[in-house]
Amino acid sequence: MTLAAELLEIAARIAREAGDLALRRRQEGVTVAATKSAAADIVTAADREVEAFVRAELARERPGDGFFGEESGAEQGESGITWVVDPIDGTVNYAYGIPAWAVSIAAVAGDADTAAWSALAGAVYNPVTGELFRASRDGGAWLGDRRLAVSEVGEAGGLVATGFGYDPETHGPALAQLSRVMPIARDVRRIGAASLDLASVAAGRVDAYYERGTHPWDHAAGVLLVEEAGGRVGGAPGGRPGNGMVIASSPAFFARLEPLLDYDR
Ligand code: LIP
Repeated sequence: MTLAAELLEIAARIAREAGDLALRRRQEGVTVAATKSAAADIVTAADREVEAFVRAELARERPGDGFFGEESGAEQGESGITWVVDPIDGTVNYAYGIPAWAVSIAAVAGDADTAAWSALAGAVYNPVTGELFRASRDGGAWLGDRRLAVSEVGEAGGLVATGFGYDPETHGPALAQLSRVMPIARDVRRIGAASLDLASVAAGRVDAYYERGTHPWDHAAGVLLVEEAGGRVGGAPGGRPGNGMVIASSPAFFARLEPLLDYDR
């Protein structure tokens, strides 16, 4: 078995167990533990508990690896592998009871730096639907036993998913950006969890996704899903996906979408 396949097995098992834990906590009732970057940017008690669970399981399985999680920060390892974890991506959906949230776990070669790392394995698990999206480098992207492939866009235009950051000051520019995209869009979706947006691109459920201001743990696993499904992923012009921008779609639609996204506002 390749290292990437081994890492994927670990990611998939832990994502399932972590997601089922989060789902049990959801059924017991959600408590908002704190706010982060803005009043709308919440963290629940479950986010913290689930991240602690994932971190402990990874430390048991792969003690020399590094860790980079949404709730508990970064810790460098010695093996050259770092785990990038969002315990509950789509926390606002989770808090409201909208069934679109996921555990996202990626294993990357390199330290906790999106500009330098290379993702080897990624698992995105939606415990409400029971869907586990998984990908390993050069091993394809999969949902159950179905190999995933991005969609090609027809003359009706692309079904485009996007998101809006928590900072209210970014909303005006984000809406202006969306208005520039509309001429090539058949419609727009705002699912509310970047990892599921990217998994949806990989599965051909939406034709494209773009968003400014996401964090590495939101997109690390999803970016690999799209790449392994034959898609193209990018960030600011010519760059890698990162906090500034994530764009994902088929290569042909990427070439139409990217010039419409203005990176400086
Ligand atoms: C959220 C995303 C959402 C995005 C938010 C945020 P969280 O992650 O997945 O789609 O628009 O900015 O990053 O905070 O729920 O883990």
